[in-house]
Amino acid sequence: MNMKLHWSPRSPFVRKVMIVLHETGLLAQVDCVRSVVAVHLPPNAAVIADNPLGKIPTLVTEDGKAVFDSRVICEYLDLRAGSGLFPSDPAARLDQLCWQALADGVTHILLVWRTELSRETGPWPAVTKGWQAKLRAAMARLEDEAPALMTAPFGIGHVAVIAAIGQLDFRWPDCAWRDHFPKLAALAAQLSSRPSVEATAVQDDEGGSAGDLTAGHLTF
Ligand SMILES: N[C@@H](CCC(=O)N[C@@H](CS)C(=O)NCC(=O)O)C(=O)O
Repeated sequence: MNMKLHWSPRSPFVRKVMIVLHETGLLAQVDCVRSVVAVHLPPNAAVIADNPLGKIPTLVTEDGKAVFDSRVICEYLDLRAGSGLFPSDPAARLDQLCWQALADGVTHILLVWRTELSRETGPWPAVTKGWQAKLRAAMARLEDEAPALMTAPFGIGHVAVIAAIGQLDFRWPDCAWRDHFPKLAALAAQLSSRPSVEATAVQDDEGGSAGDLTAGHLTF
């Protein structure tokens, strides 16, 4: 029996798990189940049955144990395969975990911002202004960290950075972040040819909704 992954080709947090599945060689041991979730939609009963928080990714192991969130799943898969995406050396591990926290934070803001944009009464400007400032600061920090990311062995920090940047390119294709963060752009270009990154490129499988909320809301 295979593991089961509540999955979407559009989810950046699921993408982290998919990259790790490719890197660890465990992909063939997982059945991906397309699970539609959104914070403003009624919870998906099939996801809730495995994860009371109703979020994806959620992994169910061969023993029926439900594992979430993406950080826990990625660490579990890495440990299981012994692939070293979470280094055992304390300093190298801390670097990777801090990069993951920073990039996951960017991804989180991008997701909740998009939800806010779809609110019927319009977004709350005080909130979106704060997110704009935090995104600028977080992208600037990633730019500072890009040289270290360039030289470090591929790890969970790189995985999270790819997921964040993928979400930015998918939902805000006009924000021109590469013009402002050239070292991060070079890192993204370097990582883009990695097989696990190419194989997990974001797919808009339901089509149509990516362009409508993008223009003018996010600038660097
Ligand atoms: N901290 C979680 C975040 C997961 C998350 O927010 N996933 C989104 C899809 S990308 C989701 O499930 N949204 C639906 C909801 O929050 O109800 C992780 O790292 O897995």
